[in-house]
Amino acid sequence: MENGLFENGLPSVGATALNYIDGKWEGATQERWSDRYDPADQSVLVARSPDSSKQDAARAIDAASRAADEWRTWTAPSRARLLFAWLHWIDERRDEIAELLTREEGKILPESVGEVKRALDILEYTAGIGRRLDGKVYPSDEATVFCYSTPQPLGVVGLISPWNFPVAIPVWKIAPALIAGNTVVLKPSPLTPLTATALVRGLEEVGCPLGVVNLVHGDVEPGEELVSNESVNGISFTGSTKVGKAIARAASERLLKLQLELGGKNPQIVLDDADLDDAVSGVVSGGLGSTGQRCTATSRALVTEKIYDAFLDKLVSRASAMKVGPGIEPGVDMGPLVDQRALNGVTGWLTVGGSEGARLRTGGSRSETSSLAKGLFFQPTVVEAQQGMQITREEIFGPVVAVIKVKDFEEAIGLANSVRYGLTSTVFTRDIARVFSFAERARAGMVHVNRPGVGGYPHVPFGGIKDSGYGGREVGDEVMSFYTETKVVYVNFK
Ligand code: UN1
Repeated sequence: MENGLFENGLPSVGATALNYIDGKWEGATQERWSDRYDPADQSVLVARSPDSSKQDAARAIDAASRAADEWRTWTAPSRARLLFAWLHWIDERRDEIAELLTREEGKILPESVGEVKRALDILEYTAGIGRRLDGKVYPSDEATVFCYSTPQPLGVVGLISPWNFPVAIPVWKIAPALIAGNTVVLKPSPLTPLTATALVRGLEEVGCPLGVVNLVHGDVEPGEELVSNESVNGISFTGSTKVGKAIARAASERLLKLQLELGGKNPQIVLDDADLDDAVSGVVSGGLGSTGQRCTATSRALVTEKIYDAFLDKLVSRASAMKVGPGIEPGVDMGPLVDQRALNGVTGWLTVGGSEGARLRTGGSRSETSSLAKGLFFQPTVVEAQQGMQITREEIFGPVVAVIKVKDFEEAIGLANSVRYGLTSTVFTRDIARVFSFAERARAGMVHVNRPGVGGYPHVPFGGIKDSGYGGREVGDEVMSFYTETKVVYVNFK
């Protein structure tokens, strides 16, 4: 029962997404559905998806468990061939997938194109691990004993992915899970069901064996089932710190292996000697790109007093000149917020900021010109604040940058590190000593120097410390430590 979902190859805007369990496309058993409206025009239904129950998730987990024994017998290079086929499948449809992403999530088309490219690069790197998934030989303590280690799959992994990178993040979780020999239940955000459906359709079309990858749409219920069901051996989750901590509490009951990629309140320090235009561009792309809706968003600029006014003037003029509009239209710099809840959240934080004494320099409210009134558009916003105010400590997840005046490098680094998050930290300076001092002292998983504090290479680990991450890095050469377990073997050949 595919209901014409793939009539044109990929799901089209307005389609009803389905679950994919044990190789069959189907609705939720209780026939509950969730509706997703276009963030750029709330009168348009872009997707409907199953609002699955715990039972639906449990059936998907059973299917993944049944498929696990056979799948782990595939050699790693043969699993890699499946991933390369998936890569080609996505590559052939990259423009259509990017367009679907923009219509469903809202980000501007060039950002969607970039995201699909990033997914392909990560897939290329990860598929290549199929020929490098090696263990280790250890020196022996006994003349006739051979001792080695070999990476083993966990079994069934539950992958819970967010709406803000609905192509790249499912790919960067599914690919290493499969290359390691795990079977998968993917639960994407209910805000982006169609992109997830397209990706899983690709795996089906390139011959992924039944039950190896299952897709369950929905919200809290299927997520809870993934965490509590004894047949799931690992969870990789990207989302808020609050939900991540709830998952960690529940998972600790049964010592479930976890990888959590959570929030951020990422600083960019700008020192006296920085190239000011580059530093402003860093905040514009890091803080306002993707409408500020990324865990890595640069939401604080810590700027030394000597250049503070010049920096602020440039930032305000760049931000206020940005063209806000539907992501699908050419020439637009920033798309809408993802949903009404996000819009309420951003508005609420700005009210809090105002009551704390933060000074609004540009933006600050919804864009409601007649052509934008139907969408969830918000103006690019810059506020002057003091470190310590709530808006400089809590994640806003919208296009809001707080600019904070600092005396010098020492004060900047102290304030940069003063929040509970530790995802990315950035500095703009030409002073080589400060570059390395910053790289050493920044309490963050990812440090950027003289470049925006977002993004990352496909072969480099991605993730944070403190409240930003838990349980090992995603992407790059460290990702396999989550998706595999080390087994050591002692062979006596006397
Ligand atoms: C990026 O910095 O380009 O959820 C990606 C997030 C991150 C991905 C950010 N996991 O925003």
